Amino acid sequence: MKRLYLSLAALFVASNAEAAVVITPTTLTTTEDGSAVTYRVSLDSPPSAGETVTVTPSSGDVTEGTVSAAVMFTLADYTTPQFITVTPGASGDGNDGDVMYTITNAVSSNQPAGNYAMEVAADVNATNVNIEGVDTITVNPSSGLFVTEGANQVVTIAATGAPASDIVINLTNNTAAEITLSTNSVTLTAGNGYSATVTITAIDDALIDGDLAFSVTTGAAVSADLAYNGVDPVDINGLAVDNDAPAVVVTPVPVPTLGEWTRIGLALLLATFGILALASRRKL
Ligand SMILES: [Ca+2]
Ligand SMILES: [Ca+2]
Ligand SMILES: [Ca+2]
Ligand SMILES: [Ca+2]
Repeated sequence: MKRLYLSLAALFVASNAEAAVVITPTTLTTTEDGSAVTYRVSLDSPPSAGETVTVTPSSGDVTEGTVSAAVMFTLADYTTPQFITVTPGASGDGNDGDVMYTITNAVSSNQPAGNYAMEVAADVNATNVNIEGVDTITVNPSSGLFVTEGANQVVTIAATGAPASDIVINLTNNTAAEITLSTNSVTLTAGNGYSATVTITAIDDALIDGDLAFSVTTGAAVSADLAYNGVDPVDINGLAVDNDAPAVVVTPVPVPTLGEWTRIGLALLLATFGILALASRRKL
């Protein structure tokens, strides 16, 4: 009986309450015929020795979005986040509206008492925007952007349907400390096929500031074509990924203190006197 209690206690100690699988972000928007987007899977603490943690994504509606394969973590590589790609379902399903669905992330461990044995991970709430039979403005990608400091991401803003006039969309950078925009507005014209881009660049600072969220607000469209005037495209949300590692800690070589120098000096002085005394005694 005592042994059983001890085993149970060991089990409780082994199941690490702090271990968590972190999903970023938990909301994604895609567009029919638009670009694939990603979300990040990371572990906030180490797996047990020999433990393999598997996170298996599953789309609740594969006609609107499919997901890439499961990702695995071990003690050796758990500090490196992994990414799951969500590929939007294409057009061809008619004017079916914007369809919301859930992507679940099942967590499993090869060790019944491993740190991640009992863990669960958040779902991702995805929306695939319909582009058929509607006059609207799409943004690709608008979510799940991971831009490393110094790198950039091109976002395409385009009109569906057949606009009869230019469309102007203002862009507001809500996080000027983290990103810059190549332009503060885009104009969709017949000349550019009613499709224009903005480049988001993550500012390369020298700070160990961690990964910070950024956002760009897309203003309501201004156009003489009343089908598009006032259409408010989805805003852009992402993460500026830090590229500054903590500095290597250099252990300083111990330098003798003033007191130690005095002692060393005194010892040398005494040694010198000793040698001199010995030398003079030999002469005698
Ligand atoms: Ca559709
Ligand atoms: Ca659809
Ligand atoms: Ca940097
Ligand atoms: Ca930084």
